[in-house]
Amino acid sequence: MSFTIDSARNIFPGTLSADAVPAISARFGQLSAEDQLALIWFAYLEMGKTITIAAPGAASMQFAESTLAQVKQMSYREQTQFMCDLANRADTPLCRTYATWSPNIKLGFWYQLGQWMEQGLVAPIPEGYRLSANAAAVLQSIRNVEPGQQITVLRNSVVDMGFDPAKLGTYNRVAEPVVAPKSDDQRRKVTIEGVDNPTVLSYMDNLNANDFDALVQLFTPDGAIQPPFQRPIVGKEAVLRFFREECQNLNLIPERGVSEPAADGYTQIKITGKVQTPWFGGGVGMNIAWRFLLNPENQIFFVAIDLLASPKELLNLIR
Ligand code: ECH
Ligand code: GLY
Ligand code: GLY
Ligand code: GLY
Repeated sequence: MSFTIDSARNIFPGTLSADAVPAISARFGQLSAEDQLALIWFAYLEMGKTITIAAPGAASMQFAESTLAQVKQMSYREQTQFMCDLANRADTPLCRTYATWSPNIKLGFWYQLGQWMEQGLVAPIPEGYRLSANAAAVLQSIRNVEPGQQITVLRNSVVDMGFDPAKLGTYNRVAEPVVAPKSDDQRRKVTIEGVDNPTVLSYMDNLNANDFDALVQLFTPDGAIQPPFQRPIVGKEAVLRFFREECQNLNLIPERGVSEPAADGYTQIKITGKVQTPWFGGGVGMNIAWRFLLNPENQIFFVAIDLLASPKELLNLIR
């Protein structure tokens, strides 16, 4: 067989993804911890004027509760130190705990700290804090990208904080409980202009229904999924774990696509459309491409999800 995961990653090379996101994340990572925290605070306040973030559900907050209680007990000086430790990815017990959490638990944790900062229960960013020139430039770059890219930068910065999970050894991953799949009467079927491939349609419908067991059955045993700005996640077990930990309650709104034969009886399909995250609901539509490579049995060998550079890319379906 000629396709490998590495070669599959290159299908539809004309797809323009939002390079601004990793570029901004890299510059952000060079800033001091104080600047990082203040920058996110300012960005978060500004974005809050136009987009509303949903409070995390109780189910995702319970796992962070004891850590939150500890932070609440600390003095302002200790709280500031702790938040800087997170930004510095320091090796402390609390930064190790943070490292075991799924992205949603990390986001929910910071959502609560943000509320407490506003209320004065957690050390605020010092009044009149002046960003360095570099930090001010990074903040300006964030202002210049579309909301879907802004929230991706924010999410990446939160996910990257804390001790490096790769250095933890074996540990218990902490994630929200998995919700039950939607019942038949709550399911909806997508239609995609130009694409009627049943595997691709089932992919969209099962993900929208949180039916991760049915979803993973669409993949080959060695199949892979590549989320935006990440390495591929390979093999059914890892793919299922990713769906359960990071893909609940997404809203996929595919719009159009193309389907073409590829080598060895494979089929490549590119779809463009929008995705909404439960954190922002209909308030933020991210411009997305899905690049599928299906084997001759119509199973998913590879799918990449790309955050697109601009809305114009929604119409770019050429190779
Ligand atoms: C404060 C100041 C101090 C420092 C910090 C603070 C708090 C910050 C907070 C930030 C919250 C940010 C949030 C961001 C959420 C972003 C969500 C995104 C979701 C994207 C999902 C996509 C899904 C795509 C997929 C598709 C598939 O087909 C397969 C699966 C998958 C202010 C206190 C830190 C509170 C909540 C960007 C694109 C379509 C790949 C998942
Ligand atoms: N957090 C690095 C990235 O943008 O993928
Ligand atoms: N509030 C959105 C979530 O918990 O995913
Ligand atoms: N990019 C993955 C997510 O929200 O969940």
